[in-house]
Amino acid sequence: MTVANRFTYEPLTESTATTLALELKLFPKDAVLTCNEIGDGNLNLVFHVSDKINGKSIIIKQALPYAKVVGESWPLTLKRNQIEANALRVAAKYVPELVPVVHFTDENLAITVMEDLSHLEISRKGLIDGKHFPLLSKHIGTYLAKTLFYTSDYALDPKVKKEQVQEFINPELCKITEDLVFTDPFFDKDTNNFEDGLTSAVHNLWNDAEVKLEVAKLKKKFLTNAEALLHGDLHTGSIFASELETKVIDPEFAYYGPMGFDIGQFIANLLLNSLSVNQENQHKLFTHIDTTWHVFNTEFTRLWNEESTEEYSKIPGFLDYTLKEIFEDTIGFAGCELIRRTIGLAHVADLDGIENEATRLVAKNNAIELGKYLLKHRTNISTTEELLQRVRSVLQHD
Ligand code: SR1
Ligand code: MG
Repeated sequence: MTVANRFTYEPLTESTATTLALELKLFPKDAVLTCNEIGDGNLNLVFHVSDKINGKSIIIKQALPYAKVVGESWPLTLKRNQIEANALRVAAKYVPELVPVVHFTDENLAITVMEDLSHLEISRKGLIDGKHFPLLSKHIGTYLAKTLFYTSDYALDPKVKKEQVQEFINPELCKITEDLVFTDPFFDKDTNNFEDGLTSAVHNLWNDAEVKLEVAKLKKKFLTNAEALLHGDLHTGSIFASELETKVIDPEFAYYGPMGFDIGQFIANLLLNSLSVNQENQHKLFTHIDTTWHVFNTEFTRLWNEESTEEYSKIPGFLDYTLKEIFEDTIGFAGCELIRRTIGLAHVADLDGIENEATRLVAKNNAIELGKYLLKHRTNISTTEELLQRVRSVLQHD
């Protein structure tokens, strides 16, 4: 493959990815490149290309025309690669320190070449290994406040906002979320995947009309509320971290949706991890949840007071109303994520990796119970302290 004829899509190999890196002049001519495909996600190819001589390295991410997790029987748009690159560029305007640098993109090849972050670790893996990442929640709270505020009607000119909504129309990836997060886990669908030991909990869930009504309300918000540009898949596998740094990656599910969706997914994934760890680590994860919301709340409030362009922002009560709605949505979306990661198509290693069957089943039952509880009670919980108190009490009653 040459850059000159890169007009027809074909999946890269380690060899053609190396050629491409050289042709793009991202390395000196005398570079000695090594290339490895390192993608372990559900959807894409990811090549790590490095130069042995000067130590420079890059990542080439390429979308496949199908969902890797299922196979070629599940076709998927290549456009998601451009959505991801554009979403990274938008985030870089507001939180450059929290996203990778994009070096190059090509729509035909569905590739994005970006900064190599392999000095960091995927936060899900680190958390499973008992690491703490002390700044994770401060950084993600800031990421959420800035990306969500600056892409909303509170900051953008209404015409520009609508152009942005249009640019980020992402129907196929949204459909995955509509099905896998909001629909399939709550009905008897073929995509679901759960252990025999969960059958009775799953049947109870499917028969719970109160839960279904709450999920219906949240799905409606996901479908209709174009509030801000979301990452769209902000789980701990989409975040690189170290003791000092945090970088958010993979926004291929980006679209204009309700702010609480991103916050809820992040918090749910911390909760999923907390179900498999000892009490000391659980306490640290709960502190991360508290910090995420408090940093988001404080920073969002500051931006609202100092920079909102919306006439009604100064009206007493409107900020409180908005934050209350985002908090309730956050708790509800977290409930959906807890359930779908336990019995739906895409699981998490935090739970599946628990080796002892009895312990694993307790953790998974807890995830389902907690998810149901959050869905049903989200409008009666007003602070993270109260949320965490209720989480503790649900977990004590297994
Ligand atoms: C078919 S894609 C399955 C899941 O992987 C992605 O990371 C999203 O979370 C999606 O729901
Ligand atoms: Mg992803």
